[in-house]
Amino acid sequence: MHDLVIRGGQVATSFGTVRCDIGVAGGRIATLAEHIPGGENVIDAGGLLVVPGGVDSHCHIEEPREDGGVMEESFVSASRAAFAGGTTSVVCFIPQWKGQGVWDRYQDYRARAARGMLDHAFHQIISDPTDAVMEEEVPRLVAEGVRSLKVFLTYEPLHVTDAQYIRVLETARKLGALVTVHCENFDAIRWRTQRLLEAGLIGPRYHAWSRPSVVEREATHRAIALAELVDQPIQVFHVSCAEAAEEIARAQARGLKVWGETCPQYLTLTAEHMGRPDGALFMCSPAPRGADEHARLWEVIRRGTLDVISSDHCAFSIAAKRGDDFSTIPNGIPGLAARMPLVFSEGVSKGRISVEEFVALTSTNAAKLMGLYPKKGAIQPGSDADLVLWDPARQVRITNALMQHAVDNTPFEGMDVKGWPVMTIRRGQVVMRDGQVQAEGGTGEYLPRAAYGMAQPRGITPNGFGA
Ligand code: DUC
Ligand code: ZN
Ligand code: ZN
Repeated sequence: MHDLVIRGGQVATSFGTVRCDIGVAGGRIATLAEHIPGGENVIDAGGLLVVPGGVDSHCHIEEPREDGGVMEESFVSASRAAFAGGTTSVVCFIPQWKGQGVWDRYQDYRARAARGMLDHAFHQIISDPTDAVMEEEVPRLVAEGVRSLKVFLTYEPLHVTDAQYIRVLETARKLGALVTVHCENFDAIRWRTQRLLEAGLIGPRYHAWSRPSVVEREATHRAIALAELVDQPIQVFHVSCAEAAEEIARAQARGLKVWGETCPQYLTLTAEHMGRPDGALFMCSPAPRGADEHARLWEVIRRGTLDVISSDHCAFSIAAKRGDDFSTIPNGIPGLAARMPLVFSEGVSKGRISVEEFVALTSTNAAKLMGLYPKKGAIQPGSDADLVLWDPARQVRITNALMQHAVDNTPFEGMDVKGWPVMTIRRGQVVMRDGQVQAEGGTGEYLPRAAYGMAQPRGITPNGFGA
């Protein structure tokens, strides 16, 4: 009856941990029981945790660029990195460039993603919300299962004005899609960057100076206020500091549908790293803050204000990061493979969170917020058999080679972690065993998303107008 039985593990979900066997049939979990006899294939998970495959809901993979190039990380290399680190599903980004539409980009991106091994869903970036895009193309995309729109409140050439952001919120509300937001103030960063460059402060360390926490807090406040005005659920991406998280906490306390995500880089890296000779390799946006921010972020994670930890994987090689001027060095770091080990080690091994919270933060909550649950992010009958056998005692020093991504660097090089994925199973198939990735290109499945409750508006607007 079962193609695969995983025997004797401590099975951890977001709501509890129990020693039981898992029976898999046709790529899905069929049975959970104290003892499951037989099975065509049997894997001994004695002494190990069994957790749901990671869901990384913020990954930049093989995005075509406006200049005709494409990101260095392909869906095939990203799949290897993801499996090496215990992640089995990703949500990644279809780009839109100003003056262009989105439908053709979607078709191109579907074809790219289909070449990889990871199960994948998409966010649609909106940088130019014209009538044609918002009234004709975006509804077609939502019908195809693209249930989240992403806006950048900063970043040339992608950033949108407040008026454009409101337009995106309004369309998403009508269509039942989530909006995800990069919250930093474009004009404030541009002004400070100009002044820093005029003062001759140009190296990577000044990236952090160009965008201090206040520009993130301001944009977070504004993103939430405008979402409240329109009555549209949003997720604030990559929260780097407690002062921005406090804006989210205040909104949540008032009952707004606002969620917050952070990333391992904001829990492990600091602005000091950008002062090193290889400082460009630590440049991402928002910028990593002071070391004291880590404890504050763990506190808002523990309180539930931030409930998803994704990677914001955005890989550049050392050559691509070369340059003296922080304003021209590309932002982004690779983190797909390191994400779950870092969260486990910094969180569970150091006693900051429970195993159940680890599962929620790295898999279940993202699956719920993205409309993928319980197909993904769960260990229960009917769910896809995406499972990770996790050795909580394994001590590993992170190296670039272990990350298995396409680029020649990781900002986490040399960090020691306790807790490591020893086997990754995607839809019942072993795709990583002891670091060896074994999966055929073209086996990743597209995950279309249907309408779901978390993305629905509350039906409450100021004065009741338009509710
Ligand atoms: N920040 C982003 O917002 N996107 C990609 C890379 C980065 O650092
Ligand atoms: Zn961003
Ligand atoms: Zn990003």
